[in-house]
Amino acid sequence: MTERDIIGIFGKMNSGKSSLMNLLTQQETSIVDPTPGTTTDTKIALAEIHGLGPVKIIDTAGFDEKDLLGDKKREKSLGALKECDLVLLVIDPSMLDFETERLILEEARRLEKQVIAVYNLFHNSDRDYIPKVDALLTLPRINYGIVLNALDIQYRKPLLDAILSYYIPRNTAFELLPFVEQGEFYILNIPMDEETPAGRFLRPQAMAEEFITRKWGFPVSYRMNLTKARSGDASEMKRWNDFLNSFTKRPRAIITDSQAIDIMKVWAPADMALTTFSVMMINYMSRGRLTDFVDGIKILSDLKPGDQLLIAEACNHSRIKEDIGTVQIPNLLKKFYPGVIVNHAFGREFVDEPDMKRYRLVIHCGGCMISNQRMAARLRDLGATGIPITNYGIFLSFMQGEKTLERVIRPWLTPL
Ligand SMILES: Nc1nc2c(ncn2[C@@H]2O[C@H](COP(=O)(O)OP(=O)(O)O)[C@@H](O)[C@H]2O)c(=O)[nH]1
Ligand code: SF4
Ligand SMILES: [Mg+2]
Repeated sequence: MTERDIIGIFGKMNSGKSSLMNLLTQQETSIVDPTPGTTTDTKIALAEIHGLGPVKIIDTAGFDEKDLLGDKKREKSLGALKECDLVLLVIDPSMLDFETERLILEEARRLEKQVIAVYNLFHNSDRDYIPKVDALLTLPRINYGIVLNALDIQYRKPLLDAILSYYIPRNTAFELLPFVEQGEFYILNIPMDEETPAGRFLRPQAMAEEFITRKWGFPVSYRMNLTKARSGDASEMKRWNDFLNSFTKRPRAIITDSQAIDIMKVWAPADMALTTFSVMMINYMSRGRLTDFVDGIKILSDLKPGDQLLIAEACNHSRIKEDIGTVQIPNLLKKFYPGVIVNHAFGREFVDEPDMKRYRLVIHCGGCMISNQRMAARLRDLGATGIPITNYGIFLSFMQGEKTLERVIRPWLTPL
């Protein structure tokens, strides 16, 4: 069976949902009528969107229908909201209140859906009402908007383009380490201490090992003794150099635990690419939006005492004494940005509007324990609120100087 992306069309009755369905499918799949409540049930169309593939489009009844069947219809519409991957929220900006839209947006956000707002203009002058709508729906839940007239076929292409450029399809295949090549060696630098749990690698380490192996490359792990390396113990450097010299073919890249970046920036030979597991993870989890996280770090140069930062960690792992999120990063912040206030969010908890607005920056972990959808939802919320985000690996690399940051990002931007 074909896996279809599901697009749901939601909004008030008579906002133009069925017209939008017809615009998308270019045929009369939905009954369009000015009598409110014509779409008595959800209507489904199967279509093929060029560049996206097979989709299922669901046209729903208005969330605001108040007739006897209203509740039933609303239940159906809610079911469609749960089921769909992309929400097209049709808004007639000339309306006076937007409670229905707010309800849909809140539910869509709770369900971590991608949302495109479709401002459907019944009259050209309705465009003037859009700023008012945006002001009334201040929540960071509309991630992208398009203005059109659902009855005008010329808007079909802009609508499809909007979907293609904004929407991240459910089955996007995404390369964990796009630079890995068959027959090449890759070093995984994994410092372990007494507190590192035995019996398994951490998820990012295991993922990297698996990916390189699957691609017919050769992952080779090295256990760095960080304490010795940091203390300048010559035996540790010798062990590292002996390890490097044991290859008859030079490894292409080193993927290091971010905690060892202070050592690796010096020890990694210039002919080998260098990056971190954390940078790899955030690129993967955000589906390639690494540069957003690099941009986020720029805010550091502008921090003032009293500014609030959020350190967000997507799981509740047991804390070791040198824990990155609760010890190392806060200590660095204290040292280099005195007076800055650090808050934490762990596991499933994350900030909501209006709380989010008080943060100047969010520093996020690699996010390996949450789904791509949840990570994407967090990024969308922050993006819509204009709060910059960066991540552990980028932060720790930046603390070693801009050159180091540039180096760990390079493998993702230019081919090795
Ligand atoms: N002028 C104009 N009329 C529209 C537009 N979109 C929908 N309509 C009309 O508004 C009425 C309700 O549209 P419909 O698509 O059934 O709304 P639904 O209840 O949200 O499905 C119909 O008579 C449509 O022809 C638009 O963009 N411009
Ligand atoms: S979810 Fe975040 S904190 Fe937890 S193991 Fe993954 S990267 Fe580390
Ligand atoms: Mg309808």
